[in-house]
Amino acid sequence: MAQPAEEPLYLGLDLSTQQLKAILVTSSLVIAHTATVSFDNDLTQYGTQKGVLTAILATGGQAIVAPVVLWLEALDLALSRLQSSGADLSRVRGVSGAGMQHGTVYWSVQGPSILASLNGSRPLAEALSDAFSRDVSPNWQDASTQAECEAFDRVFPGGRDELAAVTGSSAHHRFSGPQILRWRKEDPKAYEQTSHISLISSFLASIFLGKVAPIDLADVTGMNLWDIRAGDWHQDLLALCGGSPNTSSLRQKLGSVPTDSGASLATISPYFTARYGFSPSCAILPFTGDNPSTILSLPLRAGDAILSLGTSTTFLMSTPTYNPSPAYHFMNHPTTPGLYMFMLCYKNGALAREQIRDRINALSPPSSASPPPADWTAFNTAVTTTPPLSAPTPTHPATLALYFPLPEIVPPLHAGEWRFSLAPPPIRTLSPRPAFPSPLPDARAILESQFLSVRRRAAPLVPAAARPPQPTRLYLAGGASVNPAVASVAGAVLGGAEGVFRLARGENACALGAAYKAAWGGERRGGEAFEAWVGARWREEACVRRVDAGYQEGLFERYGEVVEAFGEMEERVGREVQGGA
Ligand code: XUL
Repeated sequence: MAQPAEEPLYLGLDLSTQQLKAILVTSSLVIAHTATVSFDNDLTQYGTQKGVLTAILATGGQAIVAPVVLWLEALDLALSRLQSSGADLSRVRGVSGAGMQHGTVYWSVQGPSILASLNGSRPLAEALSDAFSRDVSPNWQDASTQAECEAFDRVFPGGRDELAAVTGSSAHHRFSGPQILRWRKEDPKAYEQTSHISLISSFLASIFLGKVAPIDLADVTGMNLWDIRAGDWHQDLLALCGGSPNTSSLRQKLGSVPTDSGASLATISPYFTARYGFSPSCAILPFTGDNPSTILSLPLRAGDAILSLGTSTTFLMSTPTYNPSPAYHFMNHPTTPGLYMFMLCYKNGALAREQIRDRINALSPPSSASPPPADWTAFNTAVTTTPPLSAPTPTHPATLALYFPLPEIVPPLHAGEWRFSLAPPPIRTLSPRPAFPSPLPDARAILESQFLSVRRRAAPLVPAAARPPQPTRLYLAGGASVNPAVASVAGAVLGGAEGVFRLARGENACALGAAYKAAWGGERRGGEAFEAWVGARWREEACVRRVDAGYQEGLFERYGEVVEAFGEMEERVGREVQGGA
């Protein structure tokens, strides 16, 4: 749709594992320009694989990290690409963004003055080369902090349950508190010479501001350091992380957290006016985590859910109820006081599905006519021709399985594949079973497995008013959301009283959420809530498509009958196969 030339633009950025994405939207929330930088393909000199590097630790272990300077180079490249696509950056009135949650960036003592002196004469990567006390940022896939997580889980008499009640989550390898603690122990000198610690989101905001930006209210709840109910850093957790009951130095490094995430932090740094022609009055709003930003890509109502099917699988809901548990995460809502974000995060998303797809594609003899490796046709046919739970009728034994090519977050299990047979009612005993004679039934089983895990854990949160309890609407985002077989099994297992919907720009949901937040911050009147402001401008027919009926009477209940056995299987695998998880 043609837009009047003078209509303001708002910029949203998404700094994710493998790419940096930039999106410009108009005040009416129409996408005007997009640009993407792929770390592996566009910035090959850093040698990243899928956006990360593996570092060998002094202890001999491994850590998963990303070079900070790579992101700086990516930012310059993304902005030049926006310009080359014809974007007039002088029309940008506000900027916001999102970064992978939990990751931390460490500023050197001279970092803030280097930031303040940026004038556009040299590219960011060069000008900021001495601004950091650590070259890399730990990635969310890292699992090098087992000892530190155990220390966090021991801080309160009530252990991990109490840590979850205080901070919204029990200790997790990727969470910032355990990561900061591990690095402080590994390199105490560099830690001492750190003036500020940013999250990836506030790091990116800092570049735009030309000064260290505060950590965002939603993103701070991915650290295991923030007391959600008190709305402040937790003294005992800071003492553990900083290694001293005197927490003033760590408090100073982390800074304070503003409560209005729609309020401008300040205007843009002269670097961007000089180099890209941004207006000096362009406002910089708080940047948040990638998952909180994703829920801002639509006016999500309490009770609706987003299932994001990317590298990781995440299940997100906005809810007024704070009901924490070590089994999942509660976070502050990125814009709306009184709401929380409920989240489940799995490492084994796309990779696990692709492994089954490849096994199925390998069944066809190689020939020039054979499907290319990334073809989902055979996988999808296998999904639709396999009966639910691989049982021809409910009186046959059902198969439940777990497929974890990577160690998993929920449940916390090592890599492996397990299949169990569940005897039909009334017996219902669970016994290990061998692999299927062919990989074809695995196609449906892996989707059922991923979604049953979500259903089991989201049960306390889905609206009970919907009978039976299920999300009101299930929105799909991420790469696999375009696959109709995936949408159909998601609807069958998870329901959706009003159906399953695909976000038309699902692959851009996170960057769009950031751009919408910038627009809301710039144009809201008084205390206008984000949901109401976006709801008034968002055109549902253009933004989402109903792709599946969702709740199907009979089938939804059939999956419901095996949820308990699914949990028992997870626990048995933890106990018997791995000696406790
Ligand atoms: C969430 C998580 C990932 C990252 C990267 O807890 O670790 O989803 O945010 O996307």
